[in-house]
Amino acid sequence: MAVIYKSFALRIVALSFSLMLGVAHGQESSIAINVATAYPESNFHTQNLLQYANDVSKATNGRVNFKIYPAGTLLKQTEIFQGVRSGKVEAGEVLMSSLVKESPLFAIDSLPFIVSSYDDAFRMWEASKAGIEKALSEKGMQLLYAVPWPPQNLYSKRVIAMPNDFKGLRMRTYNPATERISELIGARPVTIQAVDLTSAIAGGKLDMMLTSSSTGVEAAAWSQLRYYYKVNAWIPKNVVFVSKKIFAGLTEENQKKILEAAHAAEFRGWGLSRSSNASYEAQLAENGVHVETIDPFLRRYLDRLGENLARDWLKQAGRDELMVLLKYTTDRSMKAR
Ligand code: PCA
Repeated sequence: MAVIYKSFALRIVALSFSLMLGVAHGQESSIAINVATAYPESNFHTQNLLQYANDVSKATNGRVNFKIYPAGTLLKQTEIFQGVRSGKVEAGEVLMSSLVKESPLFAIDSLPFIVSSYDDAFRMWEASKAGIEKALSEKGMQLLYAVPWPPQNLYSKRVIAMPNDFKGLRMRTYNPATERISELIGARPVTIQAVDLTSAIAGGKLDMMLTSSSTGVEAAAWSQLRYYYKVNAWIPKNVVFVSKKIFAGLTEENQKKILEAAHAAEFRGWGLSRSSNASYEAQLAENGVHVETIDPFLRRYLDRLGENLARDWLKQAGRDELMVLLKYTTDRSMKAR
């Protein structure tokens, strides 16, 4: 018995000693950070996230290991934010505008027809980043980085030539803004997350949707939705975040490395999104989708719809959100001169 006590005591001493050594060198023992995302492994966001995990592991000499769980295998899209908040999982990636109930600022990038290019989208990100970082921090999250999807365009089973053509169509929705759009155009909303989209389209459950070229290709939109109108409605982003509690437990040095790698991931992700859009659109066309622009009358109708949504948003928004929108519009008009 005494021998067991003795060896146990020795182990404790050895453990404390190695912990002390670790602290003396400013290092924690290695830590795994599980990251939940709803998007498939092949998606460019997930590929970027995997590369980020690699970079972090290298930069921290294997001490901080992000482990990525794609395609909703750890938590579903709708559970990820709360899951990180409650400590079920350490980190996550979600579509920022799906968090509008947490703060109206998260939906700024899903206001239709406010940004019409990646340059605009980046300007909006620059204007809103500090506020978004703060809003996330108030919910217990440390922002790592944000990367946009390609522009949101209109997919349809049949030709859409006038506003009446939307009436009664089963429209796929993925966030509160798309639900509101379906209501305004007289369509019937059907909420389907990206992982379930391929089977929903092939199974004939949808008549139209607004999403990116990338998601359309991944979901083989051509199985049913053979019209694609380039309406450039908005450029939404995914945000990647880690629990502040977990982040605070890391050494300052490793925190710095994680943020540096996040900066690189953000830069790389914007490049990937921007450069892949044309090839995704080419893949749509190769698979028999008509890639078209929209009739000017319909365009004006959609612009008015965008104004309606912006008005809705302004009603929920406070001073801070308004200041961000104003900053973005001013920066954009200065650039246009
Ligand atoms: N793809 C995701 C979000 C935006 C996008 O382009 C989706 O359709 O669910």
